[in-house]
Amino acid sequence: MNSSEIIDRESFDQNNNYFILSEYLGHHKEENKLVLRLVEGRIILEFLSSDIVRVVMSKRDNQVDLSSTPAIIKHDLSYNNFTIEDKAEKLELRTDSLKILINKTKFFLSFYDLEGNLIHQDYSDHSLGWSGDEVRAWKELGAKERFYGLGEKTGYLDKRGRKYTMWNTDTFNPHVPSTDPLYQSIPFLIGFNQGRNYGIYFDNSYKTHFDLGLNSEKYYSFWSEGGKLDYYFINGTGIKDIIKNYTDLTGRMPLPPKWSLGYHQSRYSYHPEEEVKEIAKQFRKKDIPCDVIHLDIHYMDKYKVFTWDEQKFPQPKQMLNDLAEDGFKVVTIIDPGVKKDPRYDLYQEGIKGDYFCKYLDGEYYIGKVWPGECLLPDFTKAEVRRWWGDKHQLLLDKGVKGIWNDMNEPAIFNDSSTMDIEVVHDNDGDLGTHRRFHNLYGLLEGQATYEGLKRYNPNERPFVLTRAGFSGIQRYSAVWTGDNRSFWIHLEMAIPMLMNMGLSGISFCGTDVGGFSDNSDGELLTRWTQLGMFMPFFRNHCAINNINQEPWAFGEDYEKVIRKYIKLRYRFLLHLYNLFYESYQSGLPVMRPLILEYPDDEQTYNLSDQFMVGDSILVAPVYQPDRSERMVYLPEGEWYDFWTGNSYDGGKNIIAKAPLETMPIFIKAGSILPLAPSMNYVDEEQIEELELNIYLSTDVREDNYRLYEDDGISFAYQQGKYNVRDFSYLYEGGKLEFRIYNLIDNHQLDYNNYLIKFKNLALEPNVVMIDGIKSDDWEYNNCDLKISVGVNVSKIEIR
Ligand code: MIG
Repeated sequence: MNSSEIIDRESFDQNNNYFILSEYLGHHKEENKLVLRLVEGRIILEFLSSDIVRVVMSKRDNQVDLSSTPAIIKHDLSYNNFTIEDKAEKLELRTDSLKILINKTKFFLSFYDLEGNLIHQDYSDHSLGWSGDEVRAWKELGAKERFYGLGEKTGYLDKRGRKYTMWNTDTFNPHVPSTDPLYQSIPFLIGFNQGRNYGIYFDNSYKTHFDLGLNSEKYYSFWSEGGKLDYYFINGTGIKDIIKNYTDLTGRMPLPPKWSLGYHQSRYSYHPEEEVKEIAKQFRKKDIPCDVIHLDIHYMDKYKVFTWDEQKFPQPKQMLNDLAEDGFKVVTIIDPGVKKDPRYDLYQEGIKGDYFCKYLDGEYYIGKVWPGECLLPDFTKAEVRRWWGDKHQLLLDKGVKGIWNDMNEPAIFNDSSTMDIEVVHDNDGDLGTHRRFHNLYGLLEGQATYEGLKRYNPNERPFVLTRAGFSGIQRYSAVWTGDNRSFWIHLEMAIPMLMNMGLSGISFCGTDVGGFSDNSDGELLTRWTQLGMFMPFFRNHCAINNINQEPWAFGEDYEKVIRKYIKLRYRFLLHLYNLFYESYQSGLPVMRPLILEYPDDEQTYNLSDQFMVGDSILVAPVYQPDRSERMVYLPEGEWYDFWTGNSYDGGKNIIAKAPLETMPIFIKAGSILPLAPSMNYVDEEQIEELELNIYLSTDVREDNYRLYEDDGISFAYQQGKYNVRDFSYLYEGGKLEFRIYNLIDNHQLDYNNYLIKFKNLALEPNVVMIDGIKSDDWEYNNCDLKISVGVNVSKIEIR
């Protein structure tokens, strides 16, 4: 319904009669758990570490159910070392980093650090309750509290004052600021009160809601329409530490194949074969780098998954092989719906193997999707995941390099736009209706796909892209934000959305560059490509009925600028790859809101139109038409304009020049940045000389940079086959000492030389010493000193 009649039908439903867990009746300790008996319910506090406490509730005298959703992978975390002191009004618990008070007359929890500072507490009037199937928690809302995280959500960076729902939804209508939910459910929230931060991960896969101060100034609240109240309170020294702890629980992204960080070109759909080849040819002819081409649903025979349309793609193996020779990797789309056609082997196998979703009485669920009537695999069964994963051999055998999982909310063409919630999933015997498994469908399909690809080729990192997902999706898949539009406002909205996805554990994310539906134009595509070159996942994609938006679609003036930025992506690739490695290790995002690096600077708390790449590059995309300047906030310190080399003092806003060919990029003074030569595709050629840029400033005495490198494709890095170099300098009184340490040297590097560019060296050097020997082999020009040295050099001194 799209008329205003809809208004009446919405109700806020705030005043359900909840049974509130109130008076304390008793407690006991069981290993790493504290079991609390209360009027109206029980609670277990389970300690996973001194910083992570899980809170699980049951109704009345029911046993507390400690099972988890598949988001949680760290089942071995356990911390027994907490103490309990029974005081008159309160129970006081202590870990190595937290003091937790449990109020007895009226139950609520308060979390303090060991100095006695309150980090966070429950709403003291009513903190936990249930009503029928619904379970709910109320939390005290700090006067200036900000909220981040929640994955793929519309709106600005700070989510305070908004209400969001978690229910994976195929949302084709334009994503306006109030559009919710979208395709992903990541019930992870970061509460930020300057200096006091914490995370809450609500481990419930049913439809959940977060009201972040929309309906009250005193509390915020989250609840679910089913399942149990089961959340993790996550402490940490700052937001970074909280993300690290959260991704300890739900997993991190293994390193993707390096080529997947290159540029991707897609549309709905490139076909037939000749068109695909022509697109590829154009990229090379026009000297625009491209690594990946995506094939949308028209490569299939009548939209039947794991088939090829033999008319349009008579020789897929040959085609993929030809493309590979030119450096192109091909990713094919897969939808979960299996066409109901008794002649179709996948359908036959699914019926014979009992792999499809059914109602309790055994009747199959049939939904209409692209192929017509379809059955849907029940990915909650391990056997089905295995079957589905193995099916990918059919594509991989032909040379397909990655899989793009679409429509996996799952999306169905009906009023609810998804599967009937009464369908019962098998879940290896622990049955549950679609209410419980809906939000997990994409995650489990992602697992099936990732594991299938890895089984097929254990020495190659899978590339999987998904639209739907749940917490933990980062373990298997990159995520794109679905059907955006070619509207400027969607370009603007992409920035905070991607930043919050990054804060929620999903580092490898991106939006359709140029916009999916509606028609793009040259300026929009150019500006979007500029943002795209710093998005972790960089793909231009476009809908079926819209005009072309390949980099050359709008004429040479735009093409020239687009080429420049796609090339620049490849220049930054080593650095980006390095950041992906950091993500794999710590969960930290590649694309970061400024608050992550400057948590003491209030100006960053809701800064939604700029971001950082790692901790040294600040990017300020232009997201409105006809602009030639934009305001940029530079945090404390000194910043270099990447284009001009001019320096600016931070701690203020500046007006940056931003004509069409310029997206403002600033480099933090003091930092070290490797740049690679641009190529047609990743690893097309060996890097002969690694360029290192040192952005010196008299205000920065020292800094360092660690560069991680490996073969970019295999899992050998997990056996220690990689290389880590540490570059550092000390810059004082006009003297500079630069050091190179080979920390880990288990991978053969391409290059034998470094081209080191010391920027902003105020005076021409008198002496340059390389490993103690005077050298004349350097160039000084306009305050920049250039030196080329062998990779075995360990020390450069400049006086
Ligand atoms: O109902 O496969 O979001 O990227 O091009 C549309 C066709 C189905 C939705 C995806 C979009 C893709 C399109 N798909």
